Amino acid sequence: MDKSSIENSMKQDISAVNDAAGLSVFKAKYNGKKGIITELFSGMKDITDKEEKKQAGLAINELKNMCEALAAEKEKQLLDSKKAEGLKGVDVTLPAYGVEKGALHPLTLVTEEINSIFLRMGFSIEEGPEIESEANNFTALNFPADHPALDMHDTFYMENGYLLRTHTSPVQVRAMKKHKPPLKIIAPGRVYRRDAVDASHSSVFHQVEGFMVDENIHFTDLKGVLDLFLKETFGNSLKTRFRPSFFPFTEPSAEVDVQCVNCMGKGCPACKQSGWLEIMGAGMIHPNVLSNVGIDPEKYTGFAFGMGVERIAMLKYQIDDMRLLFENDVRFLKQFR
Ligand code: 2NL
Repeated sequence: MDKSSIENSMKQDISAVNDAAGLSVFKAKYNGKKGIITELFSGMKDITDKEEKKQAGLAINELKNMCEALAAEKEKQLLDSKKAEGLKGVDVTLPAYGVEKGALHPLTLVTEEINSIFLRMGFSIEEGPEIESEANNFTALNFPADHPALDMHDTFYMENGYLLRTHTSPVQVRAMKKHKPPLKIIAPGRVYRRDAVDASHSSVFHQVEGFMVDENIHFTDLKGVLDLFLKETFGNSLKTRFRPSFFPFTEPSAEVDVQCVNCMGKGCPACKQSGWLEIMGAGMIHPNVLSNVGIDPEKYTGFAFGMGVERIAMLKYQIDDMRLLFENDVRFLKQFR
């Protein structure tokens, strides 16, 4: 067989190939172990004339190159037509499907709003670990050794003696140990208590606590800061009220109320007819707490406060069951977009 008839036969064969199997047959027929071109190469050993051998080698190489080129071109054609097949009936110029947009969780929205009010008053934000020592969570905060909060029934203890923080106060304890006054810090974050879950209790919830320590900080500073905070959060026309209370870490201590956002103070089921909603706890930091963190209580004074984010979110968005905030049902969450 001469060169041009092999070329013609290759061209004819390749034009008949229309799938991957046919292509394999083609490659084997010409370039395989017992292929026509391979056989021609092995036949070269019988050629004795040097010049003739050289010419034969060149010619067979050309056939081999042509065979490979034809196979490669066909392979590309097959791939292209496969892609085209897959897109049959698809309008590739149509815009892509939209991705459904998520939204911030109501607890995130409320936390960020609280943060931004205090940031505008010059406070900075601190965060800390959720696994804490008994020292940072209780002892430094002037809890007596027999306080019920220290009980295994009220706090999640780990086997190594550490615990899940029951408030974000340990973040503030860490900040006071680390930095010298003046200090104005808020500590937002997740906290844990061993409560049975119901419409108004969850064993995991969120707090924003804050404090200010400097020379000459008085109860009036506490009242001014919290009154401004509550007016920013609930509305300027609502009054703020401070009632005496008790916490081991503040003295004096207060519960801080705002007029009911639902009835504007007139009295309704939301405020149990009292006209007031209890929003936060606060007080002047106990001198023992300042001593415990290495701040001289003769030179410095300060106030501190704490509030529950779930309670504020529930009031703000009229949510009647705390469990809705943790179920993460998209039908609930979609309402806060
Ligand atoms: C409440 C009461 C409060 C504090 C938290 C605090 C933190 C330090 C020192 C002193 Cl490091 N006090 N925090 C003070 C008073 C009240 O929270 O009812 N929270 C929901």
